[in-house]
Amino acid sequence: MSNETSRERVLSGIQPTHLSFHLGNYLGAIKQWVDLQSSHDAFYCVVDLHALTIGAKPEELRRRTLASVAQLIALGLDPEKCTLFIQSHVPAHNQLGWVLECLTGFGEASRMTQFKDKSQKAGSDRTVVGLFTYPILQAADILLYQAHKVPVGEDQRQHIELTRDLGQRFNAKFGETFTIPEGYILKAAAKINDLQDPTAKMSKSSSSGAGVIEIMDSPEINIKKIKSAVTDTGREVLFDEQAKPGVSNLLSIYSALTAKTITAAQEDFIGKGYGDFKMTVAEVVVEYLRPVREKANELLEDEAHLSKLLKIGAEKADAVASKTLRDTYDAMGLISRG
Ligand code: ATP
Ligand code: LTN
Repeated sequence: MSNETSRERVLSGIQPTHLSFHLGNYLGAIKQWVDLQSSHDAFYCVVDLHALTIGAKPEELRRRTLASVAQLIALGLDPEKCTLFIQSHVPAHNQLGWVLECLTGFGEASRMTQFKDKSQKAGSDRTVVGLFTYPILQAADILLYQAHKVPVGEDQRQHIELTRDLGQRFNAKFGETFTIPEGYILKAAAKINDLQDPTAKMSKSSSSGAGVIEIMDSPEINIKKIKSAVTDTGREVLFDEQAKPGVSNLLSIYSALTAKTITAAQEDFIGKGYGDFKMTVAEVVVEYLRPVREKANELLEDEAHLSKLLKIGAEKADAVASKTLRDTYDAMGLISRG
């Protein structure tokens, strides 16, 4: 194993909001996590505290959290190569969150577009304060680990900017304490769209689910969804996001899962019709996901083993986070318990 100190650190988190991740989550975010664990000192957490903002039932949250961990491992995260943990296992997240709340302007937090969108949809009486402070807890997640890079999708850019602002503000006011992180937002990281509405991103919260490929769904369900994907007028399988968003989306999925360029992917379908094309994409998707689903289910059958892995992850994370928290408290004048 290479020397920890010589490697740049990355940190990212994902919410356990469902029993299954979808292909957009994998190709847009988790696949980058897997790639980075070999070259970086990587910390990844399932952010169960963030997920409290959606108000799931306790048993649901429990199952979703374990299912998320199992899928992350099945998709390629290796607890020996990265630090994989559950956010609530490391109390410093909430503790630094409070410190950062005391440095964040009310107006500044009010400008977060994700909060504005979500709270507008729900109405102010049904919006919890936790949704308002959500990006500040996220900043704590990142700053605690002195992360250099944060691999996320485009939608998280503003939260990373806030994290940088808060880190810089703290350092300027109380002395150098935090590494200022950069977003790691890959253009090439496919933005996967909904199979039924290929101009909108694949997302469970904003669609019926018919156009969402879930990692944990059976091959039969996923084949059916891909076969009924919306294609475009014409007959040729060409990548043209404006004129052919449906075909282009399927080509993106195919190229990402086969590691072929878009051009090479297109060449595979010269002279073939949409029917053949969709069948081939469906086969590639289900064969890619089959071992993932099996591995995740196997892991879920042995909760004791999962707990053991999570305990090791939490201990490694806690060692780093507690040190940063102590330094933060010291810098601000909070007296050490001794
Ligand atoms: P939901 O399905 O509940 O709307 P979501 O699909 O937007 O949620 P998040 O939990 O918000 O998922 O996102 C987890 C990660 O997956 C983020 O880094 C996000 O950028 C990425 N992501 C989500 N959907 C897509 C997509 N369709 N294409 C690429 N990346 C995505
Ligand atoms: N808000 C993020 C999830 C998230 C996160 C983080 C991502 C919580 N804490 C820290 C990166 C780093 C999302 O919804 N995708």
